[in-house]
Amino acid sequence: MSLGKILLGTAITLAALPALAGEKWDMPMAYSASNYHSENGAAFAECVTNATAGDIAITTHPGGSLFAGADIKRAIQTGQVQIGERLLSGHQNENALFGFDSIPFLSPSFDDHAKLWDAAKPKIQEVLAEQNLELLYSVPWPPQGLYFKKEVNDLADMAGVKFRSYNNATSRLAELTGMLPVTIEAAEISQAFATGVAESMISSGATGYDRKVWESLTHFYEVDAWLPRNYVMVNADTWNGVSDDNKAKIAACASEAEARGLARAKEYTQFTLDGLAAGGMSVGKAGDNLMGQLRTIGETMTAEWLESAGAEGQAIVDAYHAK
Ligand code: PCA
Repeated sequence: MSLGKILLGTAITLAALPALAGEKWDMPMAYSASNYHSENGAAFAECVTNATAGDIAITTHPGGSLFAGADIKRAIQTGQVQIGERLLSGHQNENALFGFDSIPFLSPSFDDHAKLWDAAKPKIQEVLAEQNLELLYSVPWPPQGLYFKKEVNDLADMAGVKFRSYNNATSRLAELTGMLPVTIEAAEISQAFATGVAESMISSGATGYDRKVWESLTHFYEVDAWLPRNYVMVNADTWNGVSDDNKAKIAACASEAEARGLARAKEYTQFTLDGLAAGGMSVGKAGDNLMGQLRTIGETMTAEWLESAGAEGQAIVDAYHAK
C-alpha cells in the first residue's frame, strides 16, 4: 500500500470517528467500485459524513456486494438499509413510469436527456414518495449502443443471438430484433460473455469498458438509443428522522454529486469508447440500414410504453417536447 493510500485511509478513519456517536447508513450500489457512479457515490458518502460532522456516516457497498441490483430498491423501501442506488428502469414491471428513461430515440443526447429528466422528475419523485422513498440525486449513463461478437448490419444478423438485458425495454428490444433475452446484472456480465450465456447486449461504452468485454466481444455500434439513469434514494422514515440542518447538508452534497456525476458521464463517454477500441474492438456508428430498422422497432416500443404508462406517461413526453 502506498504512503498516499495509508494517509488517505487515516484521514477517512479520523473523519469518520465522530460517527461512532452518530448514525451509520449503509449504501448498496450495483456497479463496480471503479465505475463513475460508484466513485461518485463514495464521494457523496464522504461529503455527508464530513458535512454532518459524523452525525450521519455513510458507507458505500459497490458491485452488488451488500444487495444485488434487483434487490436494492426493496431493501431501502423496507428499511433493511437506509440508502442505496438503483437503475429505476429495472423496476418498469412495477410501474411503467420508471421506464421513461428507456424509450428508444426519444432523447438520445445528454442535452435532450436533461430536458426529459426535468419533465419526468416531479412525477418520479411522487411515485417514489408513495413507495416510502425520497430521491436524493440521479445521474445518467452514457448513450446506449449495441455490443456483438460479430459484424452486424441488418436485423437478420441478430436472429437467435443470446442477448443480455437489464430491464423490460432491453428484453423487449431483444424480442423485436429476433434475439433471445436473458436478464443479467452488470456485475455478472464478464462471466456471462466468457461462458457464452450471452453474446450481445445494449449498454454504454462505460459498462463495456468497466467489465472489459473486449475479452469476449468484438463490435460496439453507437446507436444512441437512450440514456438510462441511476437514482440514489433514502428510506423516507429514515429521512424524516434527520434534522432540518442535516437534511440541508445532505441535499447540498446530493446536488454536488448530481452535477459531478453528470460531468463524469459526459467525459467518460468518449474515454470508454476509446478504451473499447484500445482493447481491440471495432467501435463506430451503426450503419443506415440497421439504424432504420432499429428506429422502426423504437416506434413500436414507444407506442407500447405510452400504452402502459397511460396519461401520466404521455404528460411526461408532452412536457419534454414543450421544453
Ligand atoms: N450500464 C448499465 C445500465 C446502463 C448502462 O450503461 C448496465 O449495463 O447494466
